[in-house]
This record gives sequence, structure tokens and C-alpha cells, in this order.
Amino acid sequence: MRPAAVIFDVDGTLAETERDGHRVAFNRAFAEAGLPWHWDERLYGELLAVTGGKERIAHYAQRFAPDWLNEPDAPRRIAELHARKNAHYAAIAEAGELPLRPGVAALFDALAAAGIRLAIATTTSRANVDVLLRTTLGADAARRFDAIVCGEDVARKKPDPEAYALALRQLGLSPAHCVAVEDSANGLRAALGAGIATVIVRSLYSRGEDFSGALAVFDGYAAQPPAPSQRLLSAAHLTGSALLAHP
Ligand code: XBP
Ligand code: MG
Repeated sequence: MRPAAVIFDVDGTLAETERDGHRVAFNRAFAEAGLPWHWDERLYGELLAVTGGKERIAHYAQRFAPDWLNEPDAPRRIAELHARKNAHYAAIAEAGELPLRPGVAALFDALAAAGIRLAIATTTSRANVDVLLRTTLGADAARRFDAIVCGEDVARKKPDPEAYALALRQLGLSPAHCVAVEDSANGLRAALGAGIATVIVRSLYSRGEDFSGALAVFDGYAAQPPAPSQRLLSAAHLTGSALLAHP
């Protein structure tokens, strides 16, 4: 049995957006606001434990600038910083600096050709998803997805399963008929929490994470379609151990 739908995460999974996209955009917003904050690559890797841009800023401030966070207008300043960050992120994407990971576009095509529906469950902002899809796959790209659940749509971000549960409801499918594709341990916990079998494609920042419970773990999408889709299709009905026994 093939899956009826494959639900993709975005950041790290479809594109390496974190190091050269979100991180750079955060730093531009901090500099613009006159803040002496700079998130280098290593520190950003630690901060990624907290999903959501606003939540990440608050988490950083709690550790490194508690007085700033205790100001009464801190929530407004965080919201402003985050809005500016997303504006810088959009500019980076518009400049063509955030390509899809190799093999992603071919995988979308192979799944669609096999009659398998595409969906997205991410905790990033909708504007960031829109600009990434548009600048990589064209103006109509969002129409290829039957459900796109973003950070604004949920009360609790990953690793909470809410984003995946909502995607299932929008698709009208049970978890047994779907496969999730994730790059991080937080994402894996979210998808498994919703009862969805999950394939991991590790990203720059997630290489050392614990992926216990994943159906399979890859370091990239196979270069030659339809190989990646074949493995993904079979992932829906093979148990993790069977997949490992038949790599
Ligand atoms: C994505 C995130 C996001 C992005 C930025 O996690 O953690 O916070 O870094 O998003 P996942 P916003 O890939 O597990 O969905 O700044 O738009 O919140
Ligand atoms: Mg991710």
C-alpha cells in the first residue's frame, strides 16, 4: 500500500534555510535595532533547540540579556524584531540564495505523478513558506500542496504534534495513510506524536541528533529520481526494521 499523502517539514528539510537564511536575517534585524547581539553558526545550532523565531529570541534574551527581556515592552520589541527578521529572510530568498535541497523538486514531481498528495507541516511563518516556494518552484507552487500548516496556525510549535494533527485534519486522512519527512529530532517527535511514520533527511544542523523511532534516516535525497520516491513510497508500509534490513 502506498501512502495517500507525504507531509513535508520546510526548514532544513526542503532547503537549508537556517544557517544562511534565518540566522543571517536575525543578525540583520538585531544590528538594525542597535542591539549588540550576534548569532554565530555554533550558537545558532544551540538555539535551534527552541522552534519558532519569536520563541528563539525570547530564549536567547533569557540567557544573555535578561534585563532587556524584563522590560515591559519586551513582547512588542520581540514581535518587531521578528517581523524585521522575516523581511530580511524574504530578501535573501528573493535574491535566490535559498535553493531547494538537491532532489526535492524531483521528489515532488515523482510523488505527484504517482498520485500521492503533497502537504506541509512547519512551525515557520507562512510568509517564509510562501517566499521559499515561490522563489524556488514558481508563482503557483503553493497550489501543489493540499494542506500547508504554518507556525501561525498552531498554539504549540514542534515538538508538539499539533501542526501534524492539523495537517491530517485538513487532508482528511488518518496517520496510517501518511508519511512525514523531517530533518530534526524536534520535527520527528512532532510527527511521531501525531502517529505518522517518519523518514528523516538530516540537515546541516541536525546531524548529531537522536532519530530513534524514525522509519529511515538519510543524509540527502537521492540524485537520480525515481530512487528517492521508491524508498519513500515503500516507507509507508514497511516497518523500520524491515527497511533497515532492506536498505
Ligand atoms: C522551524 C523553526 C523556525 C525557523 C524560523 O522548525 O524552528 O523557527 O527557524 O521560523 P521546523 P520563524 O523546521 O522544525 O518546523 O522565524 O518564522 O518563526
Ligand atoms: Mg526542520
